[in-house]
Amino acid sequence: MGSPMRACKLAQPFIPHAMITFYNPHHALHQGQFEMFRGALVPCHEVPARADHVLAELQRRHLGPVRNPQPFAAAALESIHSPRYLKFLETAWSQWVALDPANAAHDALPSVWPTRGFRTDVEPDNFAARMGLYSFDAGSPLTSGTWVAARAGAECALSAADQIAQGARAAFALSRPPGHHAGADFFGGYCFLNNAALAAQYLRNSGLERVAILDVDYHHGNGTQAIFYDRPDVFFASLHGDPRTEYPFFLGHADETGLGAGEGANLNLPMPRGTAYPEWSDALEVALAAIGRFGAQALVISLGVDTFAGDPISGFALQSDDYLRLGERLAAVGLPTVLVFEGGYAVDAVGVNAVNVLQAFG
Ligand code: Q9C
Ligand code: ZN
Repeated sequence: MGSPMRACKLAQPFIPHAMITFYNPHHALHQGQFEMFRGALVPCHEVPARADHVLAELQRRHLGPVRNPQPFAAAALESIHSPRYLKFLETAWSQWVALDPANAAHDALPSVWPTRGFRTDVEPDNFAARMGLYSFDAGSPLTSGTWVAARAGAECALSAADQIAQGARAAFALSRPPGHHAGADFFGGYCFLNNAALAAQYLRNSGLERVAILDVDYHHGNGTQAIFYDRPDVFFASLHGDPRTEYPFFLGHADETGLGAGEGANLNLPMPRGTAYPEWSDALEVALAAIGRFGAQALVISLGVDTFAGDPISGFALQSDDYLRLGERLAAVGLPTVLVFEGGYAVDAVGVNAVNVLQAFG
């Protein structure tokens, strides 16, 4: 084989141990039109261009190989999600169109939910009722391509975890729709399958005893927290906007520390709107110290960059250069790391911000 000298003359430089990216080739099949906001349908913030920009910036900086995900059997998804929820997601679009062929022209959004005192053990026959049973907001349209896109995205996260299981230092799952708001049996917050949770569980199944998930998206990762809340083997730490004022509102407070055997394995660090990197990075140190005490053998990062000052739906004040510092700090933890793309809605900056983390990680 050629020497490194020779390799350096190639257009794509030879980078030893370069981070592998698994890119979802089907992400654009999920293309919601509108989300409900203050009583009106407004254009979706979670758009295909987000992932396109991250891919373009990765390629512009030659940051390692980009591959398609491997296929995984249904059992991999069932390690986190309930079979009846997966069946619902897989068949939802055809059921939606079966209600009325005209439905094919627009997305499905829920409008009725089982709140306190209602039953969730009986799956209704009515489609609108099933939409509500399996969701928690009206901001996450389900489209013709949602299932195929979300499943391929989950396969990106599983493929990245598989790289770590085989000894890689780091791998990146570049996909949308995002995942951290999705629970074992519900969608919401633009999320359908919990990619970070699937990666963490894959690492557990491959023999690692203790895995930590660090969620740096602006929004609390309610789905991930709920999935692991009573478990001592997966530590969940989240830095996010205070749920008293910020989405998803009903979870993410500092007093949520885990349940039963999982007591002590959940850490929420809510912060006020306007928080900038100096204070944000203090919270990052608190989370990393806790992950160290937990004795994690691998790290999964829910990498949302909606903490950016220019994000249209979020309230923190991180600057693009701050993502370089974040990447350096995460690399200094020294653990095998799966990075999973989550939020970030300043579309023109999302590529630079996410790839700054990856480049500084090394
Ligand atoms: N009009 C993620 O970042 N809607 N999800 C907020 C904005 C929900 C964000 C209202 C935001 C969900 C993965
Ligand atoms: Zn977010």
